Amino acid sequence: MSRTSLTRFLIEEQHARRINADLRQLVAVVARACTSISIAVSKGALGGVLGDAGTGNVQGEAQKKLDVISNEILLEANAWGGHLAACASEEMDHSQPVPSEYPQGDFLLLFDPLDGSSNIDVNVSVGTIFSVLRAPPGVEQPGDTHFLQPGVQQVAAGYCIYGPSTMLVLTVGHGTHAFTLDRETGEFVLTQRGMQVPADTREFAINMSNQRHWEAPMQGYVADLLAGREGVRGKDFNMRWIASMVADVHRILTRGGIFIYPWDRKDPSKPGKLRLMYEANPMSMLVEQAGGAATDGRRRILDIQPEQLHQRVPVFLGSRNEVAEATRYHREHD
Ligand code: AHM
Ligand code: MG
Repeated sequence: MSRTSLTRFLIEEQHARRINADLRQLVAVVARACTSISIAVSKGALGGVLGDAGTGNVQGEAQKKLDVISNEILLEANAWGGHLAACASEEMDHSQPVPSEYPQGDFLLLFDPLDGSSNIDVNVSVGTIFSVLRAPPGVEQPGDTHFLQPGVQQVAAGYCIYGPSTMLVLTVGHGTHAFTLDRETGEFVLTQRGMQVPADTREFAINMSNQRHWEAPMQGYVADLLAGREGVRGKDFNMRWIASMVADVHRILTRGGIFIYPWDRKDPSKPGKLRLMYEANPMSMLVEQAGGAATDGRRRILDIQPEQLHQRVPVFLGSRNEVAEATRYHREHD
């Protein structure tokens, strides 16, 4: 059976005029960087890469050594190719323009270099999430403000999951496709074209330990899920929470479900835990391109106009009928 490599897939997308040569190169470079991160992650204790880096990021979170290593791998890989104008990352206070000695490209790349990194030391799946926007025309050195575009303007989005196998899940706006890393050849191979999230589900993913901090419509929605077939929903629900968004979203893209990280009262200054621009937006594009839906409980996530690079947002994403149901509880409450 002939295999479709990521390289071939991207060239075919270019021939079909769905991406241009620069975007093809950008995605290929990100995939290569993810292969390097995958190697570093899989070495575990043998690579001396586990544990804290002893530094903090702009969100006040302790950085793991692998957070820092993954960030550097992505920055270095993307610096010199000529396809990029600037990068922004969960691990950097501000965006970083491509160094002036290198050719400047048309795209802006945002990433969470190693999402779910609290799971690294316990050998549970983690991942890299990325989002690609166009640099506004005529801007020589794009800064943070040029990244503040709603998610509908993403030209590509994806994640790489470092699990039992390493997989890249990608959209360039024409479906969501999964590639598996062949560790012997170092090549990503297309293993699922056109992923589809089932419209209905009996599985939800949420950190229940925050329940007492949720607002009223969340309390009502989850109480009805837990009531099971005896309640108004009339069916039993199962629960899963990996605490690695990439792994939870990968499960939902594979077999359906709803992933929720709602607003809570723990820290009222933060509207949710997850970041809009490099977590919620790329995941929402991937899920929508697979027939699912994503809201912040009230609005479609991809329509939100960002105001800050590291802005946070509540997230409800996955099976579209279940996301509509959770959103209905919030809208009817307002
Ligand atoms: P991170 O980017 O610092 O790793 O945080 C994001 C992660 C998500 O992957 C995951 O869904 C969530 O945090 C888990 O949060 P919690 O530990 O509150 O359950
Ligand atoms: Mg993250």
